[in-house]
Amino acid sequence: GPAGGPPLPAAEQFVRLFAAESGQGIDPEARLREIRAEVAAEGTYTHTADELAFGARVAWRNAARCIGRLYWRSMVVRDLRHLRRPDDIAEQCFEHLRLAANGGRIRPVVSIFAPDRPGRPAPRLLNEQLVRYGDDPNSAERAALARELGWKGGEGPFEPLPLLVQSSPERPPDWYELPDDAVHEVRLTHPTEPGFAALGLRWYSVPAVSDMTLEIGGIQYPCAPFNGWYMGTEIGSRNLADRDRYDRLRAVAEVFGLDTSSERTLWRDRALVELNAAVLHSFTREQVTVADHHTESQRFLTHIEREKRYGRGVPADWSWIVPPLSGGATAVFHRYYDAPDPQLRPAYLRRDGAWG
Ligand code: HEM
Ligand code: NRG
Repeated sequence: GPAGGPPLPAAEQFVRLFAAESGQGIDPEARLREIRAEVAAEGTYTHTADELAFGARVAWRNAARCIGRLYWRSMVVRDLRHLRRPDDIAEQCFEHLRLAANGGRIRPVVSIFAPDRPGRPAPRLLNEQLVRYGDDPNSAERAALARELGWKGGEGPFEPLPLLVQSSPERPPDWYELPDDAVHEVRLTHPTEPGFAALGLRWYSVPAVSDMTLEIGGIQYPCAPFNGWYMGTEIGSRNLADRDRYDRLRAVAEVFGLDTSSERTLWRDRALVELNAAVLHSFTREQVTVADHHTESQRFLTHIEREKRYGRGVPADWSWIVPPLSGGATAVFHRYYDAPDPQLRPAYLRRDGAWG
């Protein structure tokens, strides 16, 4: 394709996929003539609203690391391609969080802002997720950047970082404190151990990944935050447990009076189970959607069967699909999967930094 424009083969492949799957009797050749003309004149082309929604959903379907793909058809797609001012992006990211939280009945949502154009990269969110905490070791760099920009928070535990929106690599990012009504959180208590609450642990209810680029038909949407709901193990086995994250296993073990004198008492394993039980119990008590890893594993196998009936394979990355608790006791452990294809599109792509 022309310098910086969309490679036409990628557009062709996407338009043919959409025509084949949409069931709307679309003539791909007619649409491709339009696209070629638009690319020749403008250096890029514009997806129809239907193409955009289909592409964003199929990109989820293609996410080899995601166990939650059974509901890929039902994701809400917000077409915000007309927005590129940081103020508007921030406002709509907050609205995304409210729509997704939906009073606790979490809905999968993606918000798609302006795409890159030849010679004109689109704004980026510098945050890893729309909600992340300033004292999470994972977010140390972003917290430092926010403070450099003038953010005063981040002294206490579990304070949400501001949203960082950068409209071009040459300009400093703009930052926006998250409004209280956009961040819903769950305080963690345990179903049988009253002392657990004193640990002061909590987590936010909507995981909204904001540092991946959505690529559809050769067009890059670098600002396209998406969310589903949590699987409890993401919080209980990783965010609060990993040594390079909140590292709370020893504190949990103390609450339960576990014998930590030897690895062979399996105190870490017991603490993990109790922490995970607390996550599922607390979200359920507050009527916030959360999945347990056994149920989500079963759903994923259902997804594979359903896709097979449509003649499609399901690329999957075993080491990401198998949950980080009781792996062998879940249904997804005991088999292999179709190998992920890094060329598969549409896709949510990891990138190397905001502008890489
Ligand atoms: C990864 C669950 C919705 C795209 C993951 C992971 C889990 C998960 C457990 C692994 C995360 C990790 O180990 O850090 C779920 C559940 C959902 C859901 C329970 C509920 C509906 C979605 C949606 C999208 C999506 C709506 C996109 C539209 C992805 C992608 C990854 C991923 C791209 C890989 C992220 C990375 O490389 O860091 N998901 N997911 N998921 N999911 Fe989902
Ligand atoms: N492990 C990360 C979130 C990664 C994506 N997980 C989801 N995605 N559930 C964490 O914050 O723990 N989603 O779109 O629902």
